[in-house]
Amino acid sequence: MMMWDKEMETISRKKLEELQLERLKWTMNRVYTKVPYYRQIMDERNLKPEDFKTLKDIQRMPFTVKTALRDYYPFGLFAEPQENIVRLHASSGTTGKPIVVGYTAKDLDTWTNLLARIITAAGVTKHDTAQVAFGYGLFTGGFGLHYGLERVGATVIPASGGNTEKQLMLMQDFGTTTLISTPTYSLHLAEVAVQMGIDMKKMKLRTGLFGGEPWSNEMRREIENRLSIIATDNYGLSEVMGPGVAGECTYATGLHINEDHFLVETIDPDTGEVLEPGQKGELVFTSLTKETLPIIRYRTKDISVINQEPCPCGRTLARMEKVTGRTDDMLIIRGVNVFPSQIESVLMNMKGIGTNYCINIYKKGYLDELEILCELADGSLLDKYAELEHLKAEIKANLRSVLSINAKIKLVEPLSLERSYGKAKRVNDMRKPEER
Ligand code: DLL
Repeated sequence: MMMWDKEMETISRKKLEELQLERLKWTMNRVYTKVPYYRQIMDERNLKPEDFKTLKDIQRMPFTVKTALRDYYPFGLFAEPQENIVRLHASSGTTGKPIVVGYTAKDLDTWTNLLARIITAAGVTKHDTAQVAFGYGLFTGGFGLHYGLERVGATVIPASGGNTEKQLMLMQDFGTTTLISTPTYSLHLAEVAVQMGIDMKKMKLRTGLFGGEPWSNEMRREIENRLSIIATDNYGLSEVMGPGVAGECTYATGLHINEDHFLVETIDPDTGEVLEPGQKGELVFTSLTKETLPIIRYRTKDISVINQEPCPCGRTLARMEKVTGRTDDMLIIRGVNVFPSQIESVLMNMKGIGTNYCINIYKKGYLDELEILCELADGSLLDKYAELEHLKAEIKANLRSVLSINAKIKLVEPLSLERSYGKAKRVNDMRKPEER
């Protein structure tokens, strides 16, 4: 079994914990001296960096949640001045403003190495030609995988997202062996290939690294069959680093967490109680080496189970089960994080639209479709075709600029949508649970 960093990937738990503790102390010292947000929290609790003497002491810190990043938008939680930061990325937050993350040159080097690890674990080498069909525009997926692949020596095709027919042409002409995309997009590629009369099984494609959204093992089998490849799952989030937090080896029995750089906990999402490995709960991460954006006990809202048993591949780093769901209302539509509140605020800022709306998400083939039904404020508009079309186009454009995805808009008569008597249920996710 090929490994990128065998010493670290097969480290004993005892040695790993020693290293984690040393790095935790370094991190606590940095956040205390460099990030006012954390310093205030520590002062309020009478905590000094030297109070973190064991890994368990991290439990003396409260959790960090997404709103903290939003409140300190854009750079308030950074521990480095602008001149040391060489890259910014962003992901969508709960309002129009995204969550911004930054990297020093050292952060980028660590990130690249961690991806090289996961890419190697997935069986990809310098003999591969890898097509990156993740977005490069502010999303961490494109650049993250891109540099990791270069580091292992693969030939990288930075195709970026979309442009499906061209993707297929490049795959055939350049002899792509590795596909990097969301799981959903790989199936869309397969579907378009059929329409174009292309047999993907005849391509050189042999492996795929997928991630950015939840997907089931059933979907994995479907992808493996249709594309005739081995598909691995890759997990990460911008706030913690982006992709490269955890990824599967070819045994595909859980995603190896890069524990030498991230301390993982699972908690009961309702009580915040820390759970034991093997118990299902919300993942919480603390960064151990990040310079720009150290993050302490970040609540991911992602539900999983940690397994510390060594893997048949020889790696000792703990594995997390495939993420099975989230504790909040965030939707993932075509790999893009979407909060219903974002849609709501766009609609609520539009003239001519009432306060009732309904969000439908369904599958069209393998792709997610977002459809929004909006009640008109004034029924007399129903007779004016040109005005209706204009309003629709305007809503669509505003949503696109906030969410970066296209929605189908349907304008309906005032008072025609179902009213609820308790909490409004405005989101109708018709995808099967394992497709969400
Ligand atoms: O999606 C980073 C990434 C890019 C990971 C490419 C893997 C590959 P964000 O846009 O910040 O970052 O979204 C993070 O997406 O909290 C999960 O809810 C979800 N997610 C990401 N990967 C997986 C996965 C990137 N493999 C949020 N399985 C996370 C399930 C995933 N959910």
